[in-house]
Amino acid sequence: MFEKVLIANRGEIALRLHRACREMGIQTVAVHSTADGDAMHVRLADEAVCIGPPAAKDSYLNMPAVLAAAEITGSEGIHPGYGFLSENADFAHIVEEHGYTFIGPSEEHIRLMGDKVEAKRTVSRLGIPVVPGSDGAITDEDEARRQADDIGYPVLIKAAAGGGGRGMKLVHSADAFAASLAAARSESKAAFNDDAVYLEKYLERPRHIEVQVIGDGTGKIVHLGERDCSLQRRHQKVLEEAPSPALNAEARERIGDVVVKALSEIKYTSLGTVEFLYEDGEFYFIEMNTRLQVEHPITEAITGIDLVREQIHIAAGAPLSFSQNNIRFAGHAIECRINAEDPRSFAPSPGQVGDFHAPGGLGVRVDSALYSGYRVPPHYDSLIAKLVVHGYNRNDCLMRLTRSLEEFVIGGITSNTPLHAELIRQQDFIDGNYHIHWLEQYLAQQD
Ligand code: MV4
Repeated sequence: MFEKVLIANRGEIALRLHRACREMGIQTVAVHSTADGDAMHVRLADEAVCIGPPAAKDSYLNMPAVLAAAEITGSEGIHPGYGFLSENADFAHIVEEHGYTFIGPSEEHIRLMGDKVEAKRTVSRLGIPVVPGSDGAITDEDEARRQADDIGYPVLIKAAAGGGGRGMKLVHSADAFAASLAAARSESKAAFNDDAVYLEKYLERPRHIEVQVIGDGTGKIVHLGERDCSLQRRHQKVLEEAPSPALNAEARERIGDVVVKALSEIKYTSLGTVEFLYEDGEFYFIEMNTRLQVEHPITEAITGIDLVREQIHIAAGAPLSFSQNNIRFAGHAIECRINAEDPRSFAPSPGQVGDFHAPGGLGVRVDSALYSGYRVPPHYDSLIAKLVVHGYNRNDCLMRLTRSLEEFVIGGITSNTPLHAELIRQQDFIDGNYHIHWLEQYLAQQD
């Protein structure tokens, strides 16, 4: 096992990683920008190294600075958390080349899944259902128009280097195809320096359902059920739940088995999430995330498995310590992403925290690096806390979530807790009757 791990992240996830290391007897090294000197993860870590100025590109994304911090502290492993360098295959390569262990998937798997065309081709070959669309990237415009006609409008043009919703163009008819293709190509070139695009049938009102997996690199893979992440605005998830209210046991087992079989063939290592759109009882692969995700605690709640601990064990060379038939799914969990932002305009609201009181009690977990007096810096993501509530069933979970939101006090700054309290009162939400556009439609109606 590692003696010392460097945590290449900040905020609540840096704290989450520190906690797992601590419980495993691993020393921690925090790295931080000059804006984060008084951050909770810096205070708690055994050692801390300042790696640069506030802008992420000069600190948390600065690979030489992170490696230098690993060098001077004698760290053995580097955990990238989510965001920042977590899905950068070149970073994973450089970390390993310098003799450290990247706590995550192999460089090759990160690279493969980062190329959306190659990822789709690969998983399709391995038996995972994909959205009907062009056979790989588009080469010729006339050929592409014929493919769009075959797929049937509306079609969605996606960037091969994109993901997370960046570089997509919706086309409603053949008339608009040429202009949309040109626009998609030039936007993709500008954003990713790559103009490769591909086509898919546009699904109108799907849910976003993702399957959590963990593998140890020997071909042993276990799935940990799904999360429903359909409640989102502008590709930012707002609230996630596990299990999905849209799936029955048969659908869950079917997609889990398909994913496990596919990833076993490529001997996937570490944590991963396979993302699907789900419409009319069918799953359609869209992307795979090769990282620990923000919403991993809801899976931890319903399985009782510490995902970060298992991920670190595997990175240290241990085989998976459990099998699929050891996994017992229990109850229902919901995560609310608490952001320092206006609950209506969504404008960020950094500043100094006044009173701070986090809810607690049975089935309530708050992952947050906030404390009273802490200044939320303006330079980073606005996520300041994750409220994760677990109950025997979805209704108990909602009751517990309602009371937990009532207890939460975050003074001094504006947060979106009132929006969460409002959303979970809506009949569609109570009924589990929502899709990826539901929240944006709801907010538009309120104006
Ligand atoms: C789609 C789609 C509809 N049809 N693909 C957006 C992010 C990227 N990961 C894939 N995305 C979508 N792909 C087809 N063929 C709708 C979306 C989409 C979406 C997907 C998941 C979660 C939120 C979303 C919000 C808008 C659009």
